[in-house]
Amino acid sequence: MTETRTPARAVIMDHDGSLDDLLSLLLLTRYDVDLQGVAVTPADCLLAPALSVTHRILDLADLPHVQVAPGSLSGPHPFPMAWRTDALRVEALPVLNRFPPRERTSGPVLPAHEQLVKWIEQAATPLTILVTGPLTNLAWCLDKHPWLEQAIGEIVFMGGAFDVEGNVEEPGHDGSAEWNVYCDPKAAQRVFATQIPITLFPLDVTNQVPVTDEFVRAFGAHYGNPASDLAGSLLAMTFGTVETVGSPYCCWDSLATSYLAAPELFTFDQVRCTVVVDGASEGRTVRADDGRVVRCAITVKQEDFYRHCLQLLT
Ligand code: AGV
Ligand code: CA
Repeated sequence: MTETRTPARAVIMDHDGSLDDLLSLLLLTRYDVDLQGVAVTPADCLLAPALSVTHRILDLADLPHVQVAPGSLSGPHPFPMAWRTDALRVEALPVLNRFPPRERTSGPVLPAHEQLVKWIEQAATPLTILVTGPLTNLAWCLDKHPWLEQAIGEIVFMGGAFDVEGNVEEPGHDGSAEWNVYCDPKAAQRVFATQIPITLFPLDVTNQVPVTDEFVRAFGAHYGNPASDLAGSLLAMTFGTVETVGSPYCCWDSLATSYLAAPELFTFDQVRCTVVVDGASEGRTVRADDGRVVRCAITVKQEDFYRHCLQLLT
C-alpha cells in the first residue's frame, strides 16, 4: 500500500520585526510547512537588526537556505520609534550569538516587494502568504502584476479591529484603528479589493491572548533549549507594555501564525468589511454590507494556544 501524505503548505512570510513577529517566525520554523521566503518590512522595527535576527532565527532552525528579502517600501504612518528598537536588543541575545551567521548560498535577493513577485511566480500554487505587519509589499505586487492574484491561495493577516478599540494613539486619530492597517491603509484597501481568500486575525481575537506572566515563566523549565530560550526571552522583553502603553502586549502575530498548524484552536465568521482610508478613523476596518468577505477569527481556545506554543518551542 502506498502512503499518501498531504504535501506541506507552501508559505511566504512578510513580517515587520517586532518581538511578536520574531516569535512567529520561530514558531513557523517548527511547523510542517514549506517556507519559501521571508520578507522583512521596515515598519515596527529597524530594518538592519530585524534582517539580522531573521537570518539568525533561520540558522537556529537549520534553514539557512531560506531567502530573506529586505523591505524598502514603507507606509505613510511610521510606527513609534520606542517600539521599533526591539530587534536591536534581540540581535544581541546570547542564544542568537552562539555562532556567527551562516553564509547565505541561496543567491542574491531583490528588495522585498520585487522578490515577492519572484517568489509568487515560482511557487507551486496554492501559496499561503502570512503577513504580520503592514500589507505594503503585497499591495505593490498586486498593483503592478494583478495576475499574481491567481497564484495566491490564502492570505493570513494579523490586522484590524471590529468590535473592540483600536491600538493607534496618534494626534488627530480617534483610536479605532489597528497599527498594521493604519501604517498603510491604502495597501490594506488594495489587498482587500482582490478575490483572494483572506483569513483575518483582528484585535477582537488577539485581545484574548495577552502575554501572561505564567506563559512567559513556563519557558524557564526548559532552560538550555535554544528555541525555548529565545521564545522566553522575546516574551520577557514584552514586559513593561502595560506600564508604558496602558494595555498589554498580546500574542498578536503568533496567534495568526498558529492558525497554519492548529486551525482547530479558532472559531471563524464570514465578515463583510471595508478599510477607512482617510479622516479621524484612518486605517479602521469596519463591517459594511457592501464590503468584501473575510474569514475572521472570532474566538480562540486560550489555554490550548499557550500550550501549543510551549509544546512546539520546548
Ligand atoms: O497591532 C499589532 C501589531 C502586531 O503585528 N504590532 C505588534 C505586532 O507585531 C503593532 C503594535 C501594537 N502595539 C504595540 C505594537 C506595542 N505596544 N509594541 C510594539 N508593537
Ligand atoms: Ca508585526
